[in-house]
Amino acid sequence: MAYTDILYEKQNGIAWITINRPEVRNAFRTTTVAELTDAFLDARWDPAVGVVVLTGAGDKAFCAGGDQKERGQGGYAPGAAGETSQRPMDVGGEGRSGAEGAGAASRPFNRPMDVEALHSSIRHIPKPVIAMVNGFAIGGGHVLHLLCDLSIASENAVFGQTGPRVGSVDAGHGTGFLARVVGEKKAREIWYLCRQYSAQEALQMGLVNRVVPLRELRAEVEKWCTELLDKSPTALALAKQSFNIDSEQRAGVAQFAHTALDLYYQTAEAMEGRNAFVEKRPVDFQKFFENDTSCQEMRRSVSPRYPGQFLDTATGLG
Ligand code: S0N
Repeated sequence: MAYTDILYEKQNGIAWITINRPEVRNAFRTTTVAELTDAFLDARWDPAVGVVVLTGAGDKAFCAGGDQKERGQGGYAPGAAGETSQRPMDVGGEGRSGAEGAGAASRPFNRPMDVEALHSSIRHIPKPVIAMVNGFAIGGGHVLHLLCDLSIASENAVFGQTGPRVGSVDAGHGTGFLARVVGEKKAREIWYLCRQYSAQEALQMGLVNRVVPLRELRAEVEKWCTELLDKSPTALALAKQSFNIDSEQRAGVAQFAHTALDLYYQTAEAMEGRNAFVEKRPVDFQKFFENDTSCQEMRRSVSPRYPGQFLDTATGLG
């Protein structure tokens, strides 16, 4: 597979996977996610690879999450944000549907973005994965580093979730696994308030393993890789699988969360978050508290039914 959005090289037992879209802070589009998943699968089955490093090109960003310019009403997919010929952030020719004949619809880039497959490929490769966080790790990009086995960050790295600000939420691993790593209170703060955290703050909350100056980042990561490559690969694989088992029930939650997210992406409220970012204007969610009945309905069905509600109905009291 020839890659357009990532760089992939294998050297001395290490597979280096680099998101190569620095002009958009290494945000991922559908193509990027398909290529990343493909590279992780290659690294998985290559017996010469003992450790994988995931990073972003340049010195500003690890990954800024889903490419908001590819996101349309219904989520991320080639063509979702409008006519392919009219969009600046277009997927390559291979992804265009229509005149390509039989089979075109089944090509990876004609499918919607499958972030879940990428998450799974990171979690289930039986080799350690290190996130080399060289700048912003934001939104879906933050979830990617979170799911790596280890994270080594440069001093300029910045961490955070943005979902409730841009009309999105990863309610699978993104919320639940973060709570395992930093604790419930901190995870809720990170998700609800959408603040940004420095590398030192990330270190203090156990979100990263080590922080070094940017110029030392690659050498530090190589050092960790060398140490890992000295260890028994089978023992590492078993340890990784064992760690994963404890949080594997989140995989089912993640599938359900993505179904819910697909529905949420279809609402005007979710699009307001995306549009505000793309149009570089302040977001206005206030109007959705009262005026948008479809979102109100969705919020109502998200809430659990309280016993009191049933009591009131049954008894006529209250
Ligand atoms: C990263 C930030 C903080 C960097 O700020 P800075 O340094 O001031 O740079 P900017 O001027 O803002 O950006 C430079 C150029 O890069 C473009 N750009 C940046 N991020 C994106 C992006 N995510 N999508 C598209 N373009 C992006 C800017 O537009 C700018 O371009 P020009 O120069 O042309 O104007 C800052 O950039 C920032 O806050 N970025 C947005 C972060 C964000 O909200 N990310 C999306 C969050 N949501 C997701 O990730 C959900 C997607 C997802 O992961 C998912 C999808 C399906 C199912 C599940 C999931 C899941 O959540 O896991």
